[in-house]
Amino acid sequence: MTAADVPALLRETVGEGALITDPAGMGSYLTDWRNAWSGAAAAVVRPGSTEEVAAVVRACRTAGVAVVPQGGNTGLCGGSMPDSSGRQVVLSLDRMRRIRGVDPVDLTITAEAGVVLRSVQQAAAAEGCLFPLSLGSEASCTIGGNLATNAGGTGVLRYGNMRDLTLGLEVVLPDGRIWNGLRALRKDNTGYDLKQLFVGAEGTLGVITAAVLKLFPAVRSRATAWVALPSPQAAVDLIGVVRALCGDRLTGFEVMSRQSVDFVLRHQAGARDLFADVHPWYALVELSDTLPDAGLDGLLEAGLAEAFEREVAADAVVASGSAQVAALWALREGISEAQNFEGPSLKHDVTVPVSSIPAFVERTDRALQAALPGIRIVTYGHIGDGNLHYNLSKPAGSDDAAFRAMAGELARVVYDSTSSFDGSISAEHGLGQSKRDVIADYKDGLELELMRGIKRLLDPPGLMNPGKVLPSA
Ligand code: FAD
Ligand code: 2HG
Ligand code: ZN
Repeated sequence: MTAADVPALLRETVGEGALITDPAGMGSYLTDWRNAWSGAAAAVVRPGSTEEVAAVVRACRTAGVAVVPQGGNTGLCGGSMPDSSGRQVVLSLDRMRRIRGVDPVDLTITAEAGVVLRSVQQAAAAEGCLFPLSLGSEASCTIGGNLATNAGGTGVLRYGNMRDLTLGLEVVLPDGRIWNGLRALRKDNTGYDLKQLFVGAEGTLGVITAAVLKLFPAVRSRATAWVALPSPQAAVDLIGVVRALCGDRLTGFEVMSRQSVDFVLRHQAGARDLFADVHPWYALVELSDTLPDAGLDGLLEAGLAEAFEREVAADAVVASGSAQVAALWALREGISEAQNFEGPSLKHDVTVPVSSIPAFVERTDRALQAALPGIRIVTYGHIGDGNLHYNLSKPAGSDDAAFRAMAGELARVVYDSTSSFDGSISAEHGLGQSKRDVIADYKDGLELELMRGIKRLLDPPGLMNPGKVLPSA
């Protein structure tokens, strides 16, 4: 079968209406919002039901055509992009947007894979519940993509990542069989936990078509502070101070270097600095509670008073009102976009144990400055989970191409340092295309062998999202 035969095959399978083959129509499926990734495809197919997904996967398998599942296309490592051959098929879940049910008694929501994360949050809220996954891309990313990447975000500290939020899955396997694992059970010890194989597999083991997810009681009060810090050690100490006082009410703890905040102040309309002085680090601290009057402002102020006393915090503002809360979160969530205005962003999404963060930052920054003097280090992230986005921008005024040419070398600097602290080179974004080869140097050989065995078992011809996650042979 040649690439030219694929549209006819898919037309026969799901009909003309579910198919895009013209270059203009396929455009937004074949590049990402940053123009960091692009590819070509024989067709984009948009099935409207699980049965149609299965029919497409079966037809492609029979014809020997590779399938690339795609959700909101917000991923940051090229996982949802086809290669440049023009022979692969992009299978978009963007017509599978049905919320099949919300159950406030079982505290579950059942949603199809193409439902946008924000719609799930809203459907939960309409029933007095909370779906706690929260990402900067939540207006575009989908539940299928969140599951396939085991997304993290800003609520992990209290509620866990997508893996922790998943009770059941429906998956079309690479041979086209439908596995209905849509169970809503909190306890099920009947052997291997198969759903977890598909969470974080980045579409390499099958197409997720629906999921049963956990809900929580709605949050009814919040307190949010922006805190200036002298150092990463102060950030770690501040977590300890606030947690000791507030326990599980600490639901968000994000940290940002001054360089990160500078980019937002420069490029985000309306962004403004909170303090007269410039500080090297900042934290965004959020408490929340299910009670409407939980006295959170008072608790947060008490925590901050202790932090000042111990010289952990240099300055702080507790947000008054929802507009200021939104402004603080915009400062944090705006970093990813703001960095794009400063030339190529080299992204490294790493975790180390929280206690190692101060030494890790010190060692990594020193090694990066030695590798490229003047490099702008844009470090920020979910420090409560030990997860830092160790992103890099070129030295001011220098050449884009020369900086891009150093991407591999600079990634090694960050990853070697991460590895020396027993960390992981992908905390939340996954491996996709960008880290599939480099992972071979940072992951145990036996683990990679087991992963390859699972891939062979489920997808012997290797047609489900090839060229992603697993290192090339
Ligand atoms: P896509 O980008 O379409 O796909 C991602 C991967 O999942 C690909 O490998 C694809 O093949 C696979 N896939 C998609 N749908 C399916 C399916 N139904 N079945 C099987 N495989 C599938 N990520 C975080 O974890 N935490 C963050 O805080 C965070 N913040 C972000 C902020 C911004 C501004 C941006 C742009 C991205 C951010 N991300 C974050 C990354 C990204 O949004 C998440 O990885 C998200 O979960 C991807 O969802 P998506 O629907 O866009 O998936
Ligand atoms: C975040 O935490 C996201 O803002 C995106 O994970 C990080 O753009 C990035 O590198
Ligand atoms: Zn993140």
